[in-house]
Amino acid sequence: MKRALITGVTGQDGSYLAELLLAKGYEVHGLARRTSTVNTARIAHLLADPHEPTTRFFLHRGDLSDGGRLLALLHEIRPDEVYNLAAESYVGASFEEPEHAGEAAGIGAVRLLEAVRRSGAGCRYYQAGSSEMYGAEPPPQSECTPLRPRSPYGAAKAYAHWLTTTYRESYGLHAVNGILFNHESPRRGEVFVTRKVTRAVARIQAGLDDFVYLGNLDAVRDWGYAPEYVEGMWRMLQADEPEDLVLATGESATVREFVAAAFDHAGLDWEKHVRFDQRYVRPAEVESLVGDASRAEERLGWKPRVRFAELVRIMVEADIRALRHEGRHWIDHPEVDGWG
Ligand code: G4F
Repeated sequence: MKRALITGVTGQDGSYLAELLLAKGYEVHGLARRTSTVNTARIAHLLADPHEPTTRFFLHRGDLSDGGRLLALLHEIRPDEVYNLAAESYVGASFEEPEHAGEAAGIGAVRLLEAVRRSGAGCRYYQAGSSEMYGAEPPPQSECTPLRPRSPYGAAKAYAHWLTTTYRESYGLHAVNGILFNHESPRRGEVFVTRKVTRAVARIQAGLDDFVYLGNLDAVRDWGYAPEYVEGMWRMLQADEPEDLVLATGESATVREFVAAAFDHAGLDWEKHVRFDQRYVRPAEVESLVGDASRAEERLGWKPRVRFAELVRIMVEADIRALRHEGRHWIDHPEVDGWG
């Protein structure tokens, strides 16, 4: 039985990846921050009694701020694969807390890489890179596009990207950078624009709210469906040779188009419900991210199936359902839920 360690397991991607690996027969170990509030909503359905002999999902408390803890865990678990998904992934927050962004997404990755190297576990390592690293470079962006980050988060991710490359080339680690464009789902944190909008659509339709406040509607993004992207992560680690790859749909839309499509799906006119708030405009904006994932298709046979219109439908309907059936949102504390 293969064993995997996932950092950031409580986030959108971590929870989908844990499900995928469990379905593939892995024993899955997740690293989650110790918090005084419950932060396991996305993986609650996977949690099981660790004393049961059939249990294959184990949660470990800790984070990337403690290299000694990481080394001890690697010795204890002896994973075959390590997926580093932990970071404060909300780009807007990284302007307010740039040191924290650098610690979590940058230095944290180095601590984990160093623990992997020192443990001698010989495991494969996946680094969650981001299209945010391309920053000011015009689309379409691919593996050949230079990195020109425009946010503390993007800069920290670029640092982790190059350190992963450095560890691969210096120590022969089987380490890869997945450069993922925006990927969304009903489990997306509520601070990200897609989920903020689909949640607002559900609440406005139900008469609970009248408006949603947004920033720059002109930004262009390439939005895919998160469960398909975690499949791509797994495929990257199964390849014989470690290679950095882009995952994206290649389809572009503005934030305004996402907003219009989401409100339209619920029979609402977005212009009556969307208001501008300067607080959501970033000091520097990444204007346009549209990926070229043809290399991932060629190397891994990875190809996204869920496209923009379908993604909007999935997310709006999930939020409407959540509100109707539970009378509340299943993630109650968006402010402590910034992990992507
Ligand atoms: O949903 P967003 O916050 O995602 P962003 O900044 O593109 O970052 C996401 O994708 C990256 C991959 O490219 C990841 F690395 C990262 O961790 C994260 O998952 O914002 C999308 C766009 C931005 O241009 C933002 O300025 O929407 C614009 N926007 C306009 N109004 C807003 C808002 N974004 C947010 N979060 N909230 C608003 O009210």
